[in-house]
Amino acid sequence: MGKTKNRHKALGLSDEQVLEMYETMLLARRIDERMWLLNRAGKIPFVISCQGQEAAQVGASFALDREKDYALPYYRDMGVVLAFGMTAKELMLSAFAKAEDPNSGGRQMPGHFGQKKNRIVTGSSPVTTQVPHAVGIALAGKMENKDLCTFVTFGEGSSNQGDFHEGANFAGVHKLPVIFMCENNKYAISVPIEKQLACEKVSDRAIGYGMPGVTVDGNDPLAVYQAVKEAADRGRKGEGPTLVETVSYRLTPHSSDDDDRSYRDREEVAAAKEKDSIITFAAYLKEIGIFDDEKEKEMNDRIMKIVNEATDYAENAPYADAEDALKYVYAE
Ligand SMILES: Cc1ncc(C[n+]2csc(CCOP(=O)(O)OP(=O)(O)O)c2C)c(N)n1
Ligand SMILES: [Mg+2]
Repeated sequence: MGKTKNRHKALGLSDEQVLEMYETMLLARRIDERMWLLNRAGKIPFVISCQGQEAAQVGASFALDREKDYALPYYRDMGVVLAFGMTAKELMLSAFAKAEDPNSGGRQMPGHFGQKKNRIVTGSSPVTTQVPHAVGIALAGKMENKDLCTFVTFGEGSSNQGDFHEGANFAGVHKLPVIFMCENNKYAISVPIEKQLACEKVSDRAIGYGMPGVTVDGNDPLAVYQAVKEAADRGRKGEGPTLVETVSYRLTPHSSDDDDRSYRDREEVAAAKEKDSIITFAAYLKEIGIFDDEKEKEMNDRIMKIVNEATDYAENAPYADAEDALKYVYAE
């Protein structure tokens, strides 16, 4: 028990930091839930959820140097981009495709995160294209003697793409400071994990590229924090890349355009919900005595105010001018 109690302290995290971690996870969840309501009300066109992956996303981000490191997230990474400094308002502007959306000025689908000031590198719709980009940025950092790591995420289905293998091999050969994090949520749209990989774990692939590979509980932000911290330390010491696999479960359908009842049964989803980090990490914080029902309500009220304000702001914000479609293609 004593050991359990001090889990975050043993990792060098303060009470304030783990509460902030939880608050970031909860903010991601509440924004995501609001987006589904807005979608079903016909107000926003599309949602692709972070639900079930917040612990992995936030736990990992807190282990990075968020002043120096580069994040190359994939579409579910709301927890990553919030931790790197994107705001709820900015995410809502993207969901409503408004001109002020910092990700793309409303041009890209939601989930195509990109924000220069926070070193969030924009991604493309073909999955896994962000992996070679992360490797390239790490190579540039190494050539310029910069103290930086690049952090790139992708789904387990996407770990079958050539881009993953080419990027991992190059980073392994050149010992680049890249943290490859596979967010294994057990499905690639309707395809279950057993039909995606012939090996047991995604992390088994690391050995082929000369890097360590670890699999951790993606519902446990502290386990993910520890794995990513070790990976970042290795990267900074010039020891090369690491592959971290976080195992959790996609709690929603693939996107707002998918109906998962056609390929997975409700019992399976219900069982996964019992391991939901939003519940289990709150229980940990309560167990160690730094959180209680009253503080939880305060936190939730504070977050709902942010979500409501972000929604109202984005809904009322103007769309881009039609001529803006001509911008950013050629240098001006
Ligand atoms: C190269 C490419 N092939 C197919 C698609 C269509 N697609 C979008 S998401 C997705 C599933 C990806 O699954 P996974 O990598 O496990 O990520 P998850 O959505 O489960 O987080 C597919 C096939 C795509 N965007 N790009
Ligand atoms: Mg998946």
